[in-house]
Amino acid sequence: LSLEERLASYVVEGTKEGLLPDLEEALGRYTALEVINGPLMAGMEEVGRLFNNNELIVAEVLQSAEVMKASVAYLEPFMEKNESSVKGRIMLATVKGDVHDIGKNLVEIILSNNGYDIVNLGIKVPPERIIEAFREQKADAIGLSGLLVKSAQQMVSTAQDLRNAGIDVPIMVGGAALTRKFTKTRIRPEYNGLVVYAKDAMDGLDLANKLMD
Ligand code: B1M
Repeated sequence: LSLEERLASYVVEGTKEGLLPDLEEALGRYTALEVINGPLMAGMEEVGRLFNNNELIVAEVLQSAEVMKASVAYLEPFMEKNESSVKGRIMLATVKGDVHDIGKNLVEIILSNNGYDIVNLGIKVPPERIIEAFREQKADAIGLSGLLVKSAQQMVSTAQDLRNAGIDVPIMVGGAALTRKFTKTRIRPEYNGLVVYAKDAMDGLDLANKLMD
């Protein structure tokens, strides 16, 4: 197998044997983010496909997630950093009912490497917790992540709850089940402030930079 195929296969197989030397080798050819967005994400796509076809069980997907997390942790120190002054504070949460956090945590790494102070509220975060945290710590924007189809709907009700709590800072949403159209037609009308859709973590950084300008 080529290096790229091996990297994808660690994720698919859920094994870490040989992973670190291959990640090290990959850093000689690619940036850390390219390794994540390329072969590792390709592996995750394949995991999603196999899971969808009932060829993998949840326990196996969990092992794949472990490999992805270990890879991101290894690559994190090699990611580009932009040591500017703090541009703003962003609160991040995976919405109520959803445990997927690899994407959200990648968004955290990229934003914090680029001058943002991040308050990461974790997974399955109900709107009340976001509101409480916002009141205690303030933030310039709130980022919501969700991968399940029902999470898209959860974002609509979270936006309503935030609005009802008088919050109007920009909201950034992202995750596999969402689209720009859903964001615009379903979430935005329920909120008193800007709602923007980020297709990936780098897009999230670009949007955050625009929002904070
Ligand atoms: Co789950 N899962 N999962 N899963 N899982 C999906 C999402 C699914 C599409 C797989 C499938 O069937 N093909 C499917 C959803 C179906 C649906 O609703 N339409 C699914 C399902 C069904 C489930 C369970 C219900 C399975 C079960 O228990 N029967 C269950 C749900 C539990 C729950 O949430 N209540 C479940 C559980 C799990 C694990 C725990 C095993 C594990 C998660 C581990 C973890 O996150 N700690 C897991 C995994 C790993 C996946 C897949 C395979 C991979 C997700 C991932 O980490 N991708 C996924 C299939 C897939 O996506 N191909 C799947 C890598 C990550 C870097 O990408 O998170 O998309 P992603 O983030 C991207 C962008 O979306 C964006 O930036 C990132 C890239 O730069 N982004 C943002 C994300 N959030 C953002 C926020 C932003 C900006 C950008 O601003 C705030």
